[in-house]
Amino acid sequence: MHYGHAIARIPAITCAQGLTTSDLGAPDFARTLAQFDAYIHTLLSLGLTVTTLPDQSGFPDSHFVEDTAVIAPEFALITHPGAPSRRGEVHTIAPAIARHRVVMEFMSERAHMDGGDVLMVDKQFFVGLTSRTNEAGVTELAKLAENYGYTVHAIEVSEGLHLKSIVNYVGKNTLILNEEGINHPAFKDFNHIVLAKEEEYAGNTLWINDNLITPKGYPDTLKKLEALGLPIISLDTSEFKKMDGGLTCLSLRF
Ligand code: CIR
Repeated sequence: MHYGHAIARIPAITCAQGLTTSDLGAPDFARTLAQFDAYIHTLLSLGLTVTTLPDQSGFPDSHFVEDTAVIAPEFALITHPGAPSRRGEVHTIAPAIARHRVVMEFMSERAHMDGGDVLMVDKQFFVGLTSRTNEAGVTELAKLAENYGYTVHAIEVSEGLHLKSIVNYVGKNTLILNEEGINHPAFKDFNHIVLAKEEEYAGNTLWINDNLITPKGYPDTLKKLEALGLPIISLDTSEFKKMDGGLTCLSLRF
């Protein structure tokens, strides 16, 4: 698995009007833009080319582009996001992805899926069943992905917004996850870094070609990640956290 490209979208001035379950207050727009800028520069510094799409004030969550698609080397699947207010985001993401993938399909309306629920590790997909992703969504992804030799595992998620809010691949056959995840049979062939309860947000760590980008301010997780021996960049994500977002949500990587 090697990433060469990312698609991101500039946060809209309306970003504080997006969906959130957090009680951390409203994000500051200037700080949101500065944190987004640091994120894009980090991807560039790791050698990725980045397409940065224009802001869309009608869609306050639209900079969380990860939720609008699943992109594998062989195909792209444009999702039908679980939240009604986010469904219109797919219309402008599809043309940006079509430049990179010949095989591009759209989910049906009965299927719900947010890309934040989809973790791809080599030829396996782990898909969270959450308030945003339903069984029909998993079935539609599986129907497409199995044509290309992928195995798709559905994972019940009982806390957090998305599967990748707390489970991510961090290189060296290792997953970072919470206590709930370690006993899941689908994850048994991986090594585990187990998150401390008070640091679960740091489970949203991003692996890019054997570099790690992790949210700033989670010292116990940082120490555990350092043991992997990979270069680590810590980024301030305070404003995205206020809107239930983090590092993986801010881009589609492929
Ligand atoms: C939402 O609730 O949809 C946004 N406020 C946050 C989406 C975060 N996306 C992600 O983790 N992939």
